[in-house]
Parts: sequence; C-alpha cells; structure tokens
Amino acid sequence: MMIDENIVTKAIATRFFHKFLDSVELDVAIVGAGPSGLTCAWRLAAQGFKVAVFERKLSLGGGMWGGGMTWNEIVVQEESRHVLDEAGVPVFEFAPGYFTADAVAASVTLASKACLAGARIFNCMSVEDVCMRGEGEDVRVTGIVVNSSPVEMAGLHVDPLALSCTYLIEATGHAMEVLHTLTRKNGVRLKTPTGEVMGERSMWADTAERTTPENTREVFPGVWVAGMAANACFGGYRMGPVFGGMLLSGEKAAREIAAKLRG
Ligand code: 48F
Repeated sequence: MMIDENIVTKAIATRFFHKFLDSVELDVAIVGAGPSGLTCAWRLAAQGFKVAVFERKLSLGGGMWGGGMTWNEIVVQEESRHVLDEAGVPVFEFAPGYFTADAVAASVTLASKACLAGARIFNCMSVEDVCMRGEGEDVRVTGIVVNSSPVEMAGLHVDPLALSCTYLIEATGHAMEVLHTLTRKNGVRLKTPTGEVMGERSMWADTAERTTPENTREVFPGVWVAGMAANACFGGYRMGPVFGGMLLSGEKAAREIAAKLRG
C-alpha cells in the first residue's frame, strides 16, 4: 500500500479533535497522571463516566517510574496490593506485609488500564487555571483551563482553552498547582482546618500512608484532592516510595465521586 501523507494528517487531526470535542463537557477532569490520578481515572471510566486526565508531561505515571531515588521498584502494603493484582501487575512479598512491584510495570499498566477503560488521556497539556461560577455560598469550580505544555514551557503569550467538568480532581502531587492557583487568584477558603493549603510535612511513612486516603475528599465545591496533593493540602506527612496510599486514594476518590454523580 502507498502511504499518502495527507491522509495521515487528516486521520490524526480528525481523530484527535473528535476526542477533544467529546471531552469539552466532562463528568470528571483529573489533573495529573500519577498513580492516584490514573487509578481514579481507571475506576471512574470503568463505570462509564466521562473522565479525562490532563498531564503536563509526555509520559504518564508521575513519580512512580523512578521508585526510590531512581531505583525503579515500588513498595505497597497488604491493604493496597489488590489494585496492582487487579491490574495484572506482578507483586512480590518482600517481608510480611511489604510487597514490591516493578515501577515501570506499575506505571505502564495503570496507564493502560485507564486508557482501555475509556478514560481520555491528554498528555502534554497543562492545567493553568479553573473556571468559577457563583458568589459567596454558591461559588463553585465548574471547569479547567488548559494550555499546551510546549506553549507553557516556551513562555509564549497564547491563550488557553476551557473545558467544563462536574468535578475536578487535583492529583498533581507535591505541587498542588490547582489549589494554589484557586486560592491565590480568588481569595477563597478551602475546607481545611486553616481554610488554606496547609503544606506538606517531612517524612513519616506510616502516618502518611494512613492519612493519604483520609485526606482524599472535596476541598472546595467541585474540587477534590487525591494522592500526595491530598496529604499536602491537609498538612500531612510525605511517605517516599511507598505507593499504596496513592492507589487507595485514587480508588476512594473514584468511589465517592461516582456515588455523587449517580445522585
Ligand atoms: O506526583 P505524582 O506521581 O502524583 P501522585 O499520584 O503520586 C505521588 C507519588 O508519585 C510520589 C509520592 C509517594 O507515593 O509522594 O510523589 O500524588 O504525579 C503528578 C502528576 O501531575 C502532573 C505532573 O507532571 C505529574 O505527572 N502535573 C503537575 N501539575 C500539573 C500536572 C498541571 N498543572 N497540569 C497538568 N499536569
């Protein structure tokens, strides 16, 4: 068969814009394709919700690829290994209750599960702002404002585009970019004890793993936090290369948001 470059161009443009146009009104927009965001996307898409993940980088997996200090193995605990088991990632017991998995296998498999379940993945797109509606008690985040990552990296003066969502999930890890933008630009108070982003504390893996799922919740009308962002938002500790809490956090966000979407 002769390859016609024009057909290749039309195929990519047509298919991409079909995918993008179909994502302008979302049930859930997830910012960040780390382990919590991907798990959440997989679980929501598998239930038929319209969900898209926006990831600044070309690659998916966030901080999971590098394991600890680039030694590409991760640790999960008993309570969370079912997520990797269900995804088909081989898991090995190292010591009673401590399981390891290949960080690359975990990253690519969770990404694959999310994609194949029907989540739209927009890599190389950065979320730079949110859409707001209402005043006072009725204020709510109703969407995201996205731009091409190369535009952002080059510092070009190019306007972004907006998409709507019923729920936005901040899964950007340590950075908490969405919450910082939301509070800085709008002067609003979050549902944290201080009303602000509390910031992450130093390492205490045991406590951090427990509080990551606990802190996974709605932090502002329309905005949920998941993964490391949940802990950092509520002043929790960090946990290093233990990833069980990330998986459980993604699962919890998906479970609770699905229940809300179903009404
Ligand atoms: O940091 P990340 O892996 O998030 P996570 O799911 O997992 C945290 C762990 O990797 C690790 C840890 C121990 O378990 O603490 O750090 O909480 O992935 C966050 C992703 O969000 C992307 C970023 O490139 C990364 O891949 N991201 C950050 N800001 C934006 C963004 C943004 N504004 N727009 C799009 N993507």
